[in-house]
Amino acid sequence: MTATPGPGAPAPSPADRALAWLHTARFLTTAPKLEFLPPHEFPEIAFVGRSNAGKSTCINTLTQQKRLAFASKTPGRTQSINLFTLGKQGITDAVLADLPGYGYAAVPRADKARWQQVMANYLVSRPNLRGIVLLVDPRLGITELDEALLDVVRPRVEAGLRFLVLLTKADKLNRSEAAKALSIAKLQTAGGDTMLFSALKRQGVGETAELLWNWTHEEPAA
Ligand SMILES: Nc1nc2c(ncn2[C@@H]2O[C@H](COP(=O)(O)OP(=O)(O)OP(=O)(O)O)[C@@H](O)[C@H]2O)c(=O)[nH]1
Ligand SMILES: [Mg+2]
Repeated sequence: MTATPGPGAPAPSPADRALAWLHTARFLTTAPKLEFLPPHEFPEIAFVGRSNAGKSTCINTLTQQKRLAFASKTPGRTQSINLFTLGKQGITDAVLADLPGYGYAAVPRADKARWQQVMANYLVSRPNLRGIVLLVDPRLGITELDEALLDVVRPRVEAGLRFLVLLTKADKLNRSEAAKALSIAKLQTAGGDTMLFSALKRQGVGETAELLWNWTHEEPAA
């Protein structure tokens, strides 16, 4: 940690404040099933998306911790729901949830169906769920499985749940491909918050951090 800035020091930008907050992330628990997830009183933000979309890497980038969430070249790496607490001075004020990806072809059909169900149950019934970050590889675009997820969460989004689509691995696209991917995704998500994100180039990191801070620190909508 850096020293407390003196009276003459400029105030940190909102993005810096949010990143410092995210850096406090600590592993809380891992749960293979929904019923093992501990209840808590803090706003929770879930990272969801296809297997290999970059969820765990995104969490590691946002928290500026290399191995907090388990990222890997092997799709299907995250197989349980992993929770991380956030909060300055050890006082928890939010929780991040890294969810297993869906759509990995090599997973047996029965396991796939089971996870789809766990995901859907989590998204529909998790108390304190404040926001969802949907990670999409723009080279695949928003797939049928992502659409199914959008359908599941739509009623909660209409009721005030926050929602952000991150188009990951943006470093793999050139400028015009990126612009095109962004406008298509915006159309498909009906104008919801959609951003390009690259862990490699640190694109969209500060903006995403700020959004997550705002989601968890603003007054809940009446
Ligand atoms: N070039 C590039 N590669 C990335 C980026 N983000 C993630 N990756 C790579 O994509 C692969 C999958 O990343 P993960 O973060 O493990 O993906 P995940 O969505 O957590 O995957 P599951 O846990 O299997 O659902 C890894 O090889 C990462 O290094 C990025 O911004 N740019
Ligand atoms: Mg993962």
